[in-house]
Amino acid sequence: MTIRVGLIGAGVMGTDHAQTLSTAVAGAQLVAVSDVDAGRMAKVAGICNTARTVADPLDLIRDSDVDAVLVASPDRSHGAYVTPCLDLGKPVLCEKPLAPTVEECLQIVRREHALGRRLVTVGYMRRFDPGYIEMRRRLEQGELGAALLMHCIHRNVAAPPLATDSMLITGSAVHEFDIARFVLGREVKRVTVVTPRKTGLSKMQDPQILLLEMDDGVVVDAEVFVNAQYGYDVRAELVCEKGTIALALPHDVKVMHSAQEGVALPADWRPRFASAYRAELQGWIEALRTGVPAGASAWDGYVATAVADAGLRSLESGRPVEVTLQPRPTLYD
Ligand code: ISE
Repeated sequence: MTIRVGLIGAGVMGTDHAQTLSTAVAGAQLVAVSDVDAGRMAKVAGICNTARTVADPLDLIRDSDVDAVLVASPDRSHGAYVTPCLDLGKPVLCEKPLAPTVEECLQIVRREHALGRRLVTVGYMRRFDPGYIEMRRRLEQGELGAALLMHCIHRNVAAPPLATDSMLITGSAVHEFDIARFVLGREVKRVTVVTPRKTGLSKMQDPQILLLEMDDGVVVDAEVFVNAQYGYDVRAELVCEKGTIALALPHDVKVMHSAQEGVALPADWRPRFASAYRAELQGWIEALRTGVPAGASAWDGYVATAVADAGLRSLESGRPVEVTLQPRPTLYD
């Protein structure tokens, strides 16, 4: 059975997902694309010649020829598309964040819990990256002993022109929140945002250090620097009692030339996490066929936004802020 996918949002990530779905994912077909920009919508629909354009995203969701919906529209609109999918019982893969506010995320969680089945997947694609998966597996295996610390680095070349201090947390650091929970299998208890000297190349408070205290005492420090200029650079090292485990830099070749040794760095997250995006989409399609959910749930989406919310309050006050979570509904056990 082929799953017919409708895509909402034909920007950077919508285009990337359309390409991946059409060229590298088995058992799926892109059948419809919706975007506010008609030119962009037509271009992305053209990636796959079976796809139609649908001006109104709500019509796309209602379309009986669309089996599942992929939401890659601007962050603030995510909830407005995920909720109607739930109302119609349609599976939806929503780009991160699930929604910008904790309350909106909770409404989605409650709605899904009331339906009694998992229909929402959130696009925290790092959960499909082989390096992070191996890190979690080795920790679970126990040979390294207990985890003590996790050091994370998240650097982008340049933030979009209108990016704000808050977006560094809600758009970038959220990946660190989600992956720390995924690797360590624990919840974040407290967040402190430290603000070092700012780069002169942007108006933002950039970089920021996010200190996460996990509920078992592990401390995660995440440097997020979104105007780092030199390349897209994501690193992580887990420090355990008997050893450490770090992500290896993903590159194919190392060049030695003119008395220097070097590797190419990706310009942004798409090439760096290409295999993770492919595995995420393939995992989603498999999950729809088998009924066994894969990837981040609506609950995980809610928790990442709740941690981000605590981070925003810490950024404002300069003080540690507790993360308070609602009781987890049984649907997500
Ligand atoms: C972007 O929206 C992403 O999701 C990328 O994975 C992240 O690295 C980047 O910082 C965000 O702006």
